[in-house]
Formats: sequence, structure tokens, C-alpha cells
Amino acid sequence: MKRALITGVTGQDGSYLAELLLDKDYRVYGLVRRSSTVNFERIAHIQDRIEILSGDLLDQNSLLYALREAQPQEVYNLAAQSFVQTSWTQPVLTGDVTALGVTRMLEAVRAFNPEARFYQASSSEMYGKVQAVPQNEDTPFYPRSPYGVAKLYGHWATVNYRESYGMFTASGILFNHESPRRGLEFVTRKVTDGVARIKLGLQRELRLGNLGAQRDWGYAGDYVRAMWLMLQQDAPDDYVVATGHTYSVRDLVDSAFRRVGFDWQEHVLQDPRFMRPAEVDLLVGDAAKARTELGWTPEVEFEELVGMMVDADLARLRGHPLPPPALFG
Ligand code: NDP
Ligand code: GDR
Repeated sequence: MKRALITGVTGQDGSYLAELLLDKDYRVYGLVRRSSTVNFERIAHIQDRIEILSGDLLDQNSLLYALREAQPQEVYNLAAQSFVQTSWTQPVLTGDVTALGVTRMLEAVRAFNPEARFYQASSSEMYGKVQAVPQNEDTPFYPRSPYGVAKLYGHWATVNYRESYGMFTASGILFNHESPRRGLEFVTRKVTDGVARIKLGLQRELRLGNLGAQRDWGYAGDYVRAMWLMLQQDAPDDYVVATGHTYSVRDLVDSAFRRVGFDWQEHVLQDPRFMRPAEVDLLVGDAAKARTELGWTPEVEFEELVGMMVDADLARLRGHPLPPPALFG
């Protein structure tokens, strides 16, 4: 039985990846940091099939112990401070977790399982102020936030351990991917949760930032397949994972409100609290390499994704009409 260690297992991608690996009969270890309330909602349904290990990307020894305990053949480093907006208010923490955390993981692998295959969750945010359209593996990077800068460090650390030590380290440059398990602070989920609340009469308006920003949005369930495929190749490499289609936040809002038969213009307000000090205006990925070399293709299209998320939020809120979360700008 193959063993895999996932950092960030309580997050959106960690939960989908754990499901995928369990389906493939892996023994799955998940690194979980201590918090004052247990936050296993996304993995509650598979919790008893995962070995939970206590650890934090800020604590080197905890990572060494986790590697020693799990003895994995595959390591998926998904943990990060992953919210771009927060990276401006907590830039040092973001650098510590999202950048240096990668080196801590790589060092733990090098010390205990140098033969293990390592996946790093890199990001299209590394392209930032884009230097070419669409973006592929050869497009120069130009990050626009402390998060993007930190991810770029993690990406190059991953490449460097491959070149310095001959380790099997792959970096997946993933464009935005969403699902009903997406955190409520990210724009897709904020919109679908808001639309469901408005439809059910729990809320009247939805406050957003830049409606003009364009993103290449895919479905998280499709994207974790690409992560796994990268670690099944003969040699480690870097791959862009994207749909190749881009939509604006305005398109997103329009699609989500249409799903419930409402006109978004009657409910959406722009609020400077949700504008960013520096914006990433347009992302659209070229995943030709992943298609050709990994045989990967996305299966869920934008409208279907938005519909799936709106429907899931409606179902959830009908059962438990909880108050909206306090979202940080
Ligand atoms: P989430 O924010 O949903 O999950 C992040 C995970 O990291 C959570 O499990 C969180 O734990 C954990 N974590 C945060 N800080 C630490 C720490 N100090 N030590 C240990 N664990 C920690 O992110 P996603 O699932 O959406 O993304 C997964 C990865 O992919 C991230 O690295 C993200 O930056 C990257 N990425 C995501 C994309 C996307 O569109 N979703 C696109 C490209 C890259 P807790 O539950 O305790 O908070
Ligand atoms: P992003 O995702 O920054 O691309 O990072 P997010 O959903 O937060 O923002 C996407 C775009 O929407 C605009 N926007 C808003 N965003 C939020 N969160 N809230 C709003 O009210 C709002 N209004 C407009 C933003 O300005 C932005 O342009 C995500 C994360 O998952 C990263 O971890 C990952 O690396 C990248 O995707 C790829």
C-alpha cells in the first residue's frame, strides 16, 4: 500500500486530494495544526480513514516527526496562508508559512525520505502583472502581492532541490480552482453564499471589490487529479494547470444571480474595503503541457461550477440558516 502525506489536509484541495488518494487505496496521512476549535468540516466524512499528524509549517521539528512517522512515498505540500488579501496585512506570517514553510518541508523530506516524490502547490499569482497572454511554463513571473512573492520563493525552492539534490520535486502552477468547499472569503464562494442568502431572504446586498478582475476558474476536483498525475511521471517537472478560459468577477456575479433568477445589479455594491493595494487584472492559463504530458483535461466548465456552488449553498443554508461570516477585507 502506497503512503502519502498531505499538508493542508483540512483545506479545500487537501480534502479533495485525500478522497482521490483513498479511492486509489493509499494510506493517507494528513498534517493538521492545532487550533482552538476543530476545523475538520471538509474531511469529516473521511476523517476515520486518514491518519492525522499534529504539525505546523512554522515548526521544523514537527515536520521532521511527521515525515518519520508517515514514511510517505509521496508528499503533497498544500498548506499555506492562501488568501491574497490577508497577505498585505500579515506579510511576514505569509512569508514564513507560504515561502519558508516550503523549505522546511523540503528539508524534512531530504532528511527522512529523500526518495519521496514531492508536490508543491504553486500558483498563477506568480504571474501577477502578466508578461504574456495566455500564461504557460515559460512566461516570466511578476508577483503582485506578498502572497505571490512567497509562492515564487516556494516554486524556486522546489526547482532548486530538484537541481541541487536530484530529488523528485514537482511544482504545479495551478490557476484558481473552486468548489462548494472553497473558503467563504474567496470571491467565488463569497458570491455563491451571498446569492443563496439573498435568494432565501437572509441578506439584501452583496459587497464586493474589483468587478473587472479576470480569472481562469476551474473545479478543484479536477485540479487535484493533476497533482497526483505529476507525481506519477518518470521525471519531475513543472506544469501549468488551467482551463484556458477567463471570466470577470462581473461575469461570475451575473452567472450566480441568474441561477436563482435575480438581476445582480439590484443587489451588488462595490466597497473599497475589498479592493487590493495592487491587483492582478487578468489571468488565463495555457495548460497544453499538462494536457500532452499528463493526459489531464478539466471536466467542469465555468457555468456548471457556479451552478454547483450556488446549489450547494442554497441546500446548506436551507438546513442551517447561520449568520454570514465576518469577512476581512
Ligand atoms: P485553503 O486555504 O483552503 O487551505 C490551506 C490549508 O493550509 C489549510 O488546511 C490550513 O489549515 C493549512 N495551513 C495554513 N497555515 C498552516 C501552517 N502554518 N501549518 C500547517 N498548515 C497550515 O487552500 P486551498 O486548499 O485552496 O489551496 C491549497 C494550496 O494550493 C495552497 O498552498 C494555496 O496557496 C495553493 N493554491 C490554491 C489555488 C486555488 O485556487 N485554490 C490555486 C493555486 C495555488 P487550517 O485549516 O488550520 O487553516
Ligand atoms: P485570488 O482569489 O486572489 O485570485 O487567489 P480571490 O477569489 O480572493 O480573488 C479573485 C479576484 O476577485 C477580486 N474580487 C474579490 N475577491 C475577494 N476575495 N473578495 C471580494 O469581495 C472581491 N471582489 C473582487 C479580487 O480582487 C481578485 O482579483 C486565489 C487563492 O486561492 C490563491 O491561494 C491562489 O494561489 C490563486 O487563487 C490562484
